[in-house]
Amino acid sequence: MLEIHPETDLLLVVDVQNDFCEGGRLAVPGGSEIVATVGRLMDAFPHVVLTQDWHPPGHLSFASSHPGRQPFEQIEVAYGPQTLWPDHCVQDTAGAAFHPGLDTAKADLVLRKGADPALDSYSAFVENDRRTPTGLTGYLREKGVERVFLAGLAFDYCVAWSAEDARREGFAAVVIEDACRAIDLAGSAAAARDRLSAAGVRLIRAAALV
Ligand code: VGL
Ligand code: ZN
Repeated sequence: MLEIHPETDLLLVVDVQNDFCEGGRLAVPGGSEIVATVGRLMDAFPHVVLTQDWHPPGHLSFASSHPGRQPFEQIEVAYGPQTLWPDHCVQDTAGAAFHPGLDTAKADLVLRKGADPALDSYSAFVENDRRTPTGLTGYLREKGVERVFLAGLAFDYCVAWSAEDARREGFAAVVIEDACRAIDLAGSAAAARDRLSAAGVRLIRAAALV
């Protein structure tokens, strides 16, 4: 078992939203299967932050904003390559709401990301231009957090980018792999696992904690 340090450990629950679950606009296979495990983890951690993908209509990451383009194609934008997605997590829609099984009352903070119409944000720490901070690093530092445990959707995008950035920002990072599900676009899940190992991110199973 892994011991949770109440003062310095934090659980970051990434994008457990209806659009990433079955029936949603960008459904991650098995997405809703993690909700029960995430709930047990949220009970075990005294400090929890939730992220919420939160795009305005017409967001640059939507294929529908680029005539002739299809979801899952990659294009070049001002800050580099950007994968195009189906419209998803549009602000104030049911798809952007948290999965109804998630007990959001337990969260200390809900961090919204991806709200700039011309900039996507997979990571909870730094947006996809790799320069614009979300403010999470400052929040965690002020709170004395040293180690971030991650769960949520999708393993190979927002969870992996957040875990890598947590390391970059000087935190220890641990991904609870069975509390995540992957989109797995062209081998992206295996590639993410390799990148995480290279970055010093530990991969564990929920049974090691709860
Ligand atoms: C995500 C693609 C687009 C995620 C968010 O939460 O992993 N993926 N927006
Ligand atoms: Zn998004």
